[in-house]
Amino acid sequence: MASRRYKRLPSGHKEQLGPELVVNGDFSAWTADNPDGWSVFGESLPNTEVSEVGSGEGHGGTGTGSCNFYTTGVNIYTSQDILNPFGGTRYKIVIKCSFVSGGTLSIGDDINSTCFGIISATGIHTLRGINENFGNIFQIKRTGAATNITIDSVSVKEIFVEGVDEILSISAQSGSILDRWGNTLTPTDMTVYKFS
Ligand SMILES: [Ca+2]
Ligand SMILES: [Ca+2]
Repeated sequence: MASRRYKRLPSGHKEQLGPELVVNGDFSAWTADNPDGWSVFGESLPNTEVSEVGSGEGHGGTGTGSCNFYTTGVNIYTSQDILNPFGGTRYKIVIKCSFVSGGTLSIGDDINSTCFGIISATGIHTLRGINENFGNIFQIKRTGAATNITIDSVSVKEIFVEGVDEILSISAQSGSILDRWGNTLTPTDMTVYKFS
């Protein structure tokens, strides 16, 4: 993102988000062992499946309300058609992962399956990225090897205004420097923001 230009925003400015885009993002609703609202591709039972388990459980778990991705290596993914179909939109993704026993999940669109990031550990993962696809598919996909990962919830929201996590200010610096084109920059020209 280093090449992008951002408007200066005041300190403490909060990221502004659109509404939740994911249907059944908490995986509370299931039909025939597939999560409602999601398309499931690549199931080949018993060694490759998306199935309902409990939080913290892996494949074969008997609980409810979480989504387990299990494969011996064959491609498998779930998707929802929720992204801007023309691409180029910035999204904030929050995924709670409660179980990992090998493998990774890629979070992206169907052209760049990792444009939002990769999940390979438990915890709450906050990802930000821009969809690249000329299409609207958001997908969660196993990325390669044998995988056994459980997700408790997924949130996808469009970012309308960028947030500022931290201001990397050099305004206390005295004097000036020249940029690469020879223009004189004063410290007030050079307040640098670190964006999340
Ligand atoms: Ca299933
Ligand atoms: Ca859940």
